[in-house]
Amino acid sequence: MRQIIDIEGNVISPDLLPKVAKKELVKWLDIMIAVRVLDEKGMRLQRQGRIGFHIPTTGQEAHVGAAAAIKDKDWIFPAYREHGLAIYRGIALADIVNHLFANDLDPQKGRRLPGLFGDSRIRFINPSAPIGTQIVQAAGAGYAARYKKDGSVSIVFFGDGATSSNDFHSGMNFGAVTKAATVFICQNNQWAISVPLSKQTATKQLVDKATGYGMPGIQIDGNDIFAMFTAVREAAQRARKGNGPTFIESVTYRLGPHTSSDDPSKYRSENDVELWRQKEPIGRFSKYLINEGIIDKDEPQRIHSKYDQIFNELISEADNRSTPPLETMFEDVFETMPWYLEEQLEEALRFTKE
Ligand SMILES: Cc1ncc(C[n+]2csc(CCOP(=O)(O)OP(=O)(O)O)c2C)c(N)n1
Ligand SMILES: [Mg+2]
Repeated sequence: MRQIIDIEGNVISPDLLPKVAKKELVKWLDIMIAVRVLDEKGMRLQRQGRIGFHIPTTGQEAHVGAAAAIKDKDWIFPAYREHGLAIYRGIALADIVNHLFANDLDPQKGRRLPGLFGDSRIRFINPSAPIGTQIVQAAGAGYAARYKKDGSVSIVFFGDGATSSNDFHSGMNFGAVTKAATVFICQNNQWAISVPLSKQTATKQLVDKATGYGMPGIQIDGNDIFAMFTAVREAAQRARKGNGPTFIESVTYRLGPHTSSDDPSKYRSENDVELWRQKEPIGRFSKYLINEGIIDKDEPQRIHSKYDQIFNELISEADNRSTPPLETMFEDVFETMPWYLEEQLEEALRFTKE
């Protein structure tokens, strides 16, 4: 398993340590903390009954390294725990908050499960709720990139549970056979809701699956942002050269509940969670930056307070907005609305008026 910094932030594989500008490293930390604060707010808002649902990312923030490892023209196919990639790509925090509130400024117009969002203009693709669908889409995009020779690469994120989906097999197989310019990244966070990895697969480790499809596999410590960055950068370079896809198993842990609708104390022990909490990515990357003299010891807390305030302001604005107009429910499917939808729209408007 590739590990470049240990849990104390010490460099243990100096040969693999990438050369990255200090400013960029601080940006990584800044976005990781933004994601953490978003989770704190999202969970609390849901408990207060102000939003319906939240999907936390806590413990998996090192995925930011994948966004940093690719180019703007590359396509990102996320699952639902990749907020850091979205922020790195430039999705506005206000858009994310308005989306959580499903208000009239929500770019998804209140139609999506909160946490499932995208913006095709910046090639961050809206995921679908059925597990694994993004894997075949990404393989298709990687195939298209090779066919069109446009030099782009697609990267796709999915969970350990998704490796049991038909789409995992179809996407990995199609990707390998066509030498698609795709990087398959499995966030092995040990759980698929209440199903542990041991009940998900009979293979010793998920990375072994790469061999069966005929592509290289890299297993990384998914809580080490340098491991994530270097593995994705290598895999993207390989794909861009036309040498085909790579499968990356990112070994990590979901520290929070599956979603705000889940109670993990029903199926896992707090001791396990505590062990993984010590390996979480933000504290450990912060220690590295402090050890190297890139930030002072108070900087992580300062960044946390900054986002606490930013999100508080965005939340009070978002909370005071109205819901999207009812008409929007009938829009965006047909260029010209068919008669039966027009009838249903009229009926819905009449009904709500009465
Ligand atoms: C095809 C399908 N089956 C079941 C579900 C319900 N479901 C939503 S998330 C999830 C677990 C996914 O686990 P994993 O792939 O490990 O991702 P994680 O949530 O751990 O990030 C399941 C079973 C679904 N959305 N789609
Ligand atoms: Mg999982």
